[in-house]
Amino acid sequence: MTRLTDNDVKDIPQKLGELEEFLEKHTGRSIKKLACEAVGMWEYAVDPKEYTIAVVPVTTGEGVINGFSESVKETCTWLGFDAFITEHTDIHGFREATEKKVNIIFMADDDDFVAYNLQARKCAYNSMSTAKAYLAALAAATDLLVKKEVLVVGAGRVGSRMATLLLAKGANVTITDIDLEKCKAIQKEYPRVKIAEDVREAIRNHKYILNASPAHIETEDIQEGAIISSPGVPNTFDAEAYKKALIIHDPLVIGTAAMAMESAYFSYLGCRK
Ligand code: 2YJ
Repeated sequence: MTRLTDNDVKDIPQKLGELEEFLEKHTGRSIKKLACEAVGMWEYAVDPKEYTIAVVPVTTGEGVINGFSESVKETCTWLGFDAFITEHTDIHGFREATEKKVNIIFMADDDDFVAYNLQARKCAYNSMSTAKAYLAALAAATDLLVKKEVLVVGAGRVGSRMATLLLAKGANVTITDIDLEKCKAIQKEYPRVKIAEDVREAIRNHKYILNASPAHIETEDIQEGAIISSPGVPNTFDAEAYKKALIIHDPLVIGTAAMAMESAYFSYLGCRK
């Protein structure tokens, strides 16, 4: 999983309104509605005001990303949760959150990003929530995905989840990755998934694309009127690409929103593992 940078997250809190407007315009859904739809819950099933969320900065690995915790906190606040960043980091921060009797704890290191619901004793995982949310965005922007030819670029954690979720939506799924072995592993488990060996040709041949890869997509390969739902970072689409296609991208908010809503929903469902 690609690690975010300070630059990726620097303007997120200021741009939440812009993202909300963009999603409303192109998917007909707010960030919250899209997040709920992604994780299969009704928007009003939980009242975010009833949940306190702690975001614990994590210093292990490559350390804290400036603005990361703030962006997660602001995303949760935007959804209506009572959210704060713990004063302490790491285990000490976790302890602080439990002592303050929060409902949900967000923590991310270089490989993983989870929202742990203390009451339900269950985690929402960023890779799964991101896959679901970008798929929901694509489905909303394209009306329905049934029988549509959809390309998944990138056969990593998010891409493979997207492929299986797309099958469940009735789409015809093709997956492509510079590492063909990863595609083959997915196809072995889900034989309905087709493999495209040439990444660029596959992009040229598809109008509907879920991009879960850090690799650059050449603007000349993008079809006029294409719809590209793209959680992949870094986001290297240029202005021309944005003119040709509807590109749905943000580095953190959409996935985080789906994690927060799903995590609260665990309490509503009364999950206790
Ligand atoms: O607490 C911090 O500031 C850091 N430990 C955050 C680390 C952020 N982690 C990543 O960027 C991972 N690759 C997972 C992010 C998933 C976003 N889609």
